[in-house]
Amino acid sequence: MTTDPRTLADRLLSRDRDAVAEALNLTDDQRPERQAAALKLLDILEREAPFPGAARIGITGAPGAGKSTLLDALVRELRPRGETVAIVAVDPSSQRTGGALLGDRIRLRSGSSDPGVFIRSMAARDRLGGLSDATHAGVTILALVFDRVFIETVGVGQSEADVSRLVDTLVFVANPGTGDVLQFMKAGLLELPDIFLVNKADAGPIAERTVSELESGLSLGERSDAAWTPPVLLTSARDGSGVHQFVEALDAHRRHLQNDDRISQRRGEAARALVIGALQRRYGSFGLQQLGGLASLRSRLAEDPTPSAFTRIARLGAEIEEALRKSD
Ligand SMILES: Nc1nc2c(ncn2[C@@H]2O[C@H](COP(=O)(O)OP(=O)(O)OP(=O)(O)O)[C@@H](O)[C@H]2O)c(=O)[nH]1
Ligand SMILES: [Mg+2]
Repeated sequence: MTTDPRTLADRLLSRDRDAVAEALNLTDDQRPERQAAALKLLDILEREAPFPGAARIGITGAPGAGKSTLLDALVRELRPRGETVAIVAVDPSSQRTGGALLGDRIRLRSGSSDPGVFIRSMAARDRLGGLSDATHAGVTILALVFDRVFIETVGVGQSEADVSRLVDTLVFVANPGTGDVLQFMKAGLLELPDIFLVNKADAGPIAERTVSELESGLSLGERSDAAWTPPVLLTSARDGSGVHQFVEALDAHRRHLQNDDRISQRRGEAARALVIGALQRRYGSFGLQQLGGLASLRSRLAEDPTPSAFTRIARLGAEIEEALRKSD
C-alpha cells in the first residue's frame, strides 16, 4: 500500500476521523520505506497543527489506583457535552491487556459505535515503564482529530517524567492507604503533577488522610510554575463523585496555561526534553557525546526551534551514527 504523507496529513488536518487508523498503522510500521513516509507525515502534522489544539492530559498513578475506571467516568462526563475523546493506554509490558480491557469496558458502556471516542492500547516498547516514540506519534495524530487526548501510564518513576513531556496537564491518581503517595514523594516526583486525585473516596476516612498527606507534602516543595497551585481532589471513579470537579480542574489548568502564553513555553520545553530523551534512549550518553554532550545539545536545540521534534530526532540520530561510523 502506498500512502502519500501530504494527502494523509491534509485529511488529518481537516479532522477526518477515518484517517486516524491509517496514520497510526503507518507510524507503527517498521519497514524502512514506511518509516520514511511516517516521519514525513509527523513532520507535517507537528508543524501545521493548529495551536494549541486538543488538550493533552496524562493520567499516571500506581497499578490499581483506578486510572482506567476514572477515564471511563470522564468519557461519560465529556461525551454529553459534545466533546470528543481519545485515550492512549500505555501497557508497561506487551503481555498485559489493561488497555484492551479498558477499551472493552468503555465501548461497552458508551456504545461501540460512538465515533467520538477512540481508544488505543500501546506497548511501552523502548523499556519497562518508558514511553515509546509510538506514543509520541499517537498523541500527535489523535490531537488533530479529537478534542481531548488522554494518556494513561502506570507510574513507575521514570514514566511520570516521560509522560509529562507529551502532555499539557499531568494528573496523579493516588490509591488511598497503599503507601504509594509516600513513595511518590520520596522519589521527588511531587513537583510534576498539575492535579492530584485521591481516588476511591468511597473508601472513607483513609482517603481523606491521603489528601492531607499530599497537601502537606505539596506545601513543602517548590514548583517550576509558581503561579499554579495544584489542587488535591477526592474522587470516586466507582460512584462518579468528584468527577465533575476533576473536569473543572482540567479546564482551569488549561485556561491557566493559555494565560500569558505559558502553553507555548511548556510545549517548547517539552519538545526539547523529548528529543534529548529519545536520543539518550537510543544512543546512550556515549551517543550524546558525539554531539558534544548534553549542554551543547541543549543550546543547539534552543537556538533553532523550527524543525519538528520528529525531524530533529531523525537528523541528530543520523549525525550520531555518522560520527560513530567515523570513529570505528
Ligand atoms: N472502591 C473503589 N474502587 C475503585 C474505584 N476506582 C477503581 N476502583 C477499582 O480498583 C480496581 C482497579 O481499577 P483500574 O481502573 O483498573 O485501575 P488502574 O489504575 O487503571 O490500574 P492499572 O491499569 O492496572 O494500572 C478495579 O477493581 C476498580 O473497580 C473507586 O473509586 N472506588
Ligand atoms: Mg488501567
